[in-house]
Amino acid sequence: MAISEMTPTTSGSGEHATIGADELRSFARDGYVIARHFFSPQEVASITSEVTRLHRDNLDLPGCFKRVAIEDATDPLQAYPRMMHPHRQSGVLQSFLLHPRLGVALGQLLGEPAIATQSMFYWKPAGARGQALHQDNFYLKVHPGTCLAAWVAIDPADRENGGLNVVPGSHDMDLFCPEEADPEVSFTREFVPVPSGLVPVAPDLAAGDVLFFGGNLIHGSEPNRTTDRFRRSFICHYIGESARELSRWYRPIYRFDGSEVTVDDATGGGPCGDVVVGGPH
Ligand SMILES: O=C(O)CCC(=O)C(=O)O
Repeated sequence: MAISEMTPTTSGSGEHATIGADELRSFARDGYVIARHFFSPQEVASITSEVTRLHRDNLDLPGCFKRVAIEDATDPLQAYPRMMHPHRQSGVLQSFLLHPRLGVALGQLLGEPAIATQSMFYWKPAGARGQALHQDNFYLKVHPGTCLAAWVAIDPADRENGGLNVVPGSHDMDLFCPEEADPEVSFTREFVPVPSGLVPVAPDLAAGDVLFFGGNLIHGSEPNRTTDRFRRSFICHYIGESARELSRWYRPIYRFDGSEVTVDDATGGGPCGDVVVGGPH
C-alpha cells in the first residue's frame, strides 16, 4: 500500500485529542493509561468496515492472515485469526495507524516523535483462547528505550469476553525470559508469570477507548468466555525516533508524515541468553 493511497481521517473527539497531566502521571506510575472515547463511533465503524472487508474477501494475504471457513473450523481462531500488519492491505487502516491524534498522544507519552512499526487486528470471537501474559519488547527488541502500544477497543472489552489484563509496576522491570504458556488458554507460546508483589488489573474498556502501554509492561488476556460476543481490537505498536535498533520483522516503519525510516536490526539474544527466540509479535 503506497502512502499516497492513504485515506486521511480528521473527524473525532477533539477534547480527547491529547493526554492530560493526570494521565501522564498515571502512565509513569503504572506503565499504562486509558484514553477514554479517543476514537469516535464513526471512526471505530471505519476500522470495523475495513477489517470486515478483508475478512470477507479472504484473499491470500501473506503475512496478514488466512482463515478457514467457519463451518470447517475446529477452533474459533481458525475462522477469525488475528491479522498481522493489516495497514499494509488497507489505506484506511494505515491512516488509523498514523492518525494525527495518535501521533500527538504518543509524542506526549514517549517524550519524542513516534514511529509506527506494526498493526494487528484481533477478532477474538466467543470461545477463542486468549494470549498469555508477555512483554512486547521481548519481540520488538527496541533499543534504546522500548516500544509503546496503542490498544484500540473496537468492542466493549471486559473480564467475560477476555479484555486486556495489565500488571502495573512491571513496566519498570527488565524483560523476563518467558516460560511455556498453557495451550488450552493461550494461542501464543510464551508466558511471563506475574512478579511477586504485583497484582494484575483488568480494566473495562468501551469501544473507541485506547489503552496505551509500554513495551516492558506484562500484559495478556484470558479466553473469551462468552457465547455470543466478539472482543475485537486494533493494536498498533510504535517506537520513539531516538530508537536505534528494532527486530527486522517490523520493516517497513513510518513517521507520522508517512515517510519511511530505517533503523538497525536488533542484535543479541535478549533475556533468554544467546538463543534467538521471539519471532514476529
Ligand atoms: O489483545 C489481546 O488479547 C492481547 C494483545 C497483546 O498482548 C498485545 O497487543 O501485545
